[in-house]
Amino acid sequence: MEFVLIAIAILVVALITGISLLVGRGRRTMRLEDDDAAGTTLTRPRPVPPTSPAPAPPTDQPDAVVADAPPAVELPPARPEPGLVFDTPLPSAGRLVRLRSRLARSQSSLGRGLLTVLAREKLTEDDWEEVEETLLAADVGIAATTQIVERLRTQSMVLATASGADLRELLVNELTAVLGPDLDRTLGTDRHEGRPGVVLVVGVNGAGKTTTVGKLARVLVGDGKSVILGAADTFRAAAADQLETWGERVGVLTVRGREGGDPAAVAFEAVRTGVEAEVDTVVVDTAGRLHTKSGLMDELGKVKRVVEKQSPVTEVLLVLDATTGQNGVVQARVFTEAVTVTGVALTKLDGTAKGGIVVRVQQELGIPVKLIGLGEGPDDLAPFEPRAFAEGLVGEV
Ligand SMILES: Nc1nc2c(ncn2[C@@H]2O[C@H](COP(=O)(O)OP(=O)(O)O)[C@@H](O)[C@H]2O)c(=O)[nH]1
Ligand SMILES: [Mg+2]
Repeated sequence: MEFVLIAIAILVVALITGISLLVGRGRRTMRLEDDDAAGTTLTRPRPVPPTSPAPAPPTDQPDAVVADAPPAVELPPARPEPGLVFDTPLPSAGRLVRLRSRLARSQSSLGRGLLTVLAREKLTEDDWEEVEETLLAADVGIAATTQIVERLRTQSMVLATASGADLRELLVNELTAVLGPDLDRTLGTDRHEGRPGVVLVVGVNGAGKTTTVGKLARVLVGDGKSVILGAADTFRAAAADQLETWGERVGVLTVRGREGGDPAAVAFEAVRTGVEAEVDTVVVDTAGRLHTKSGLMDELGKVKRVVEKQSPVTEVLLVLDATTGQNGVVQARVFTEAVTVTGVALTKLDGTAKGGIVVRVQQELGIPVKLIGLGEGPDDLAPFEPRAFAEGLVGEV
């Protein structure tokens, strides 16, 4: 009799566990019990209204997952559930070549400007001065401008007889040379010693951090990686919402905190979740208030320290708005003093005629530009490639 009672009790417990698991799976947001104090929540991707007919349900048994021990973290399904249609972004390779026409503004003032002068039959001192001014106006910086002009002058005999296509080639070569073609621009996004790659994204407000984190998630998903996002800009709830929306579109989980909560706690939780779920990369968005330099330093330093209790930060990406020119470079210095920046993402290059800023940023900060933003569209972020970029600046003949 006692055995029967025990068997019934076990059955009831199993049933309750099963039901609660099923209910949990349907939820879009899960509050982690042990982190109530920090108010950190995990957001599962929400179904996006299908644009095409919903895919057929997976043929293997989806129920098998439920029968397993409850996962500590809910990951988006590897394959869209019915009604859950994710975007499938293109891989990163070749993106810049596709997007280089977005440099149209730089193209018309820098590329065309230079080609017009260089095509003149005999180049006078005034012409060379014009070349110099054109390069400086495009924010190429004095050192690189001097190098380009000197090298072009030594080739002036060649220039005199060069065809339009040859001139273009020559100019592309010289621009590529000052863009640092040999710099290592590999983004530290890969797993390292059994832990996820961790990308910390920093920069002033409005530079394009959150947008870049969202676009980067798409680049990574396009390249076949698993990703988790951390919304550590807790100063504005809108920032977390914005990030969540980016994540949802590509089936990527976002860890977010309560508005005004501790950014380091959210970053910690995001990385902890990433370690547990064994994802490839965790990308953490941060706040960019510059009210006091020491406040910023303390905060970024703390975020990094706390994250590194879980997994080393493999990339600190500084987001810079290309349209801010010298001002942007000065602001960037504050960040490089606060954390060791390993790469720059230069945004809004589609909105400026000063494409040469890439050269200046690299030379003045001594940090390679690794990503560039070329528009507000979800896939308008590309890995930086010096030659393709130089070709974009010069344009087609
Ligand atoms: N045209 C253009 N706009 C961009 C680009 N990157 C970001 N933005 C815009 O810049 C604005 C600020 O971006 P946001 O990511 O919120 O900046 P944050 O404050 O640094 O997080 C938004 O309107 C973005 O759409 C880009 O590459 N090109
Ligand atoms: Mg933001």
